[in-house]
Amino acid sequence: MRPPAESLPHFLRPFAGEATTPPPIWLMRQAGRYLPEYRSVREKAGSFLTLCYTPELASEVTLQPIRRYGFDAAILFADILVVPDALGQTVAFVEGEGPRLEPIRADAELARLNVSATRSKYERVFETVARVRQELSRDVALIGFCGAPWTVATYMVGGQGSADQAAARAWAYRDPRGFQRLIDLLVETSAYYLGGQVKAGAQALQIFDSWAGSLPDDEFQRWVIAPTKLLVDRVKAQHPTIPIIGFPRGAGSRAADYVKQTGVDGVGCDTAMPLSVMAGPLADATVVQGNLDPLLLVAGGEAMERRVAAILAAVTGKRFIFNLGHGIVPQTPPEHVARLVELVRKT
Ligand code: 1CP
Repeated sequence: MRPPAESLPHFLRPFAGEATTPPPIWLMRQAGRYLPEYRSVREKAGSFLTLCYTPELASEVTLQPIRRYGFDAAILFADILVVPDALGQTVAFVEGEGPRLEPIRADAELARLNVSATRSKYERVFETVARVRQELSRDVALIGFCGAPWTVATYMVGGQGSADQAAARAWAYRDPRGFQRLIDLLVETSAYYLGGQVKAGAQALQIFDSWAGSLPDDEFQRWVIAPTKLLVDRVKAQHPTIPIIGFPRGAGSRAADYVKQTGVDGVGCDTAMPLSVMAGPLADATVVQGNLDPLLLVAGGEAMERRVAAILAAVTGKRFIFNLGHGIVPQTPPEHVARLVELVRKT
């Protein structure tokens, strides 16, 4: 049983069935390069992964956007690629270019990965969660996260970000059984990783499936819905009341199926999801989160104000969490974020 809504932080109320006005707000990538205070800690850390694995520094950057804007939730500072790194794959973040991994292209290469080797690195992330929870006021919730098996696999196989995820899609077609072994391994280690975050103090979880949209229907079922359902089931077996938000970016009209079949408690809607769908059938089925275009947050002004008003009008009376349709981009002026929070709270 979940506690009654009144005793919950604002962020968790939609999951207890409440349509709050104003809605809770947090933003994907709310910690990051658009904030000068982040850039300064990032520089001190040296490498990006050192930042992720140093609890004093990772907890500090988790809290920075909460101090500055008073969001309703903090999201653990880490990255979806902590999982392949902890498994023993070589992962580096190249300044200005993004992540680079030594690609895994075939079944035989899975022997390079070791699930039991992940513990010591995961422990450092769990320590960050515990520290943040200790420092955060009771009315701000803490969100833990991981990448969905499909999206993490696209980086592990491709070796870097790509527009079409061709390397992973090709492997999945060529050798579905071998690719399934990689996905199974990711389900197993991600369930442990999320469970550890909950034990350390995370009060909700988000599963980022940033590249869910690159698959045709049957493959979407096999590599997005099925492993996500398994992951949700595994986490819920240990922590039955933890709210889990799925973010199947690009799922489009398949988002409703995704919600129904995976057992998530909420769905993150990307920028392209029509308001009529987000506030219509999706909101009738689950908690919805979204979906302001991150580029409108860069533009600010009249255009942003109009769209924020349209989103808020559409979701009136629904269980809703305000967010962007994808992460904050580095060129975002910090004062536009302050204005957005003010606009959402004015409703
Ligand atoms: O130099 C830097 O400081 C690196 C920039 C950066 C940051 C701030 C990266 C590299 N990751 C992060 C943090 C991060 N990543 C968080 C922290 C919490 C917060 O939101 O504030 C989270 C939740 C992520 C999740 C993440 N990482 C996703 C899923 C969401 C999404 O954006 O689609 C993905 C795909 C990644 C991989 C990744 N990490 C970093 C980059 C630049 C990328 C994308 C690479 C690519 O596809 O080219």
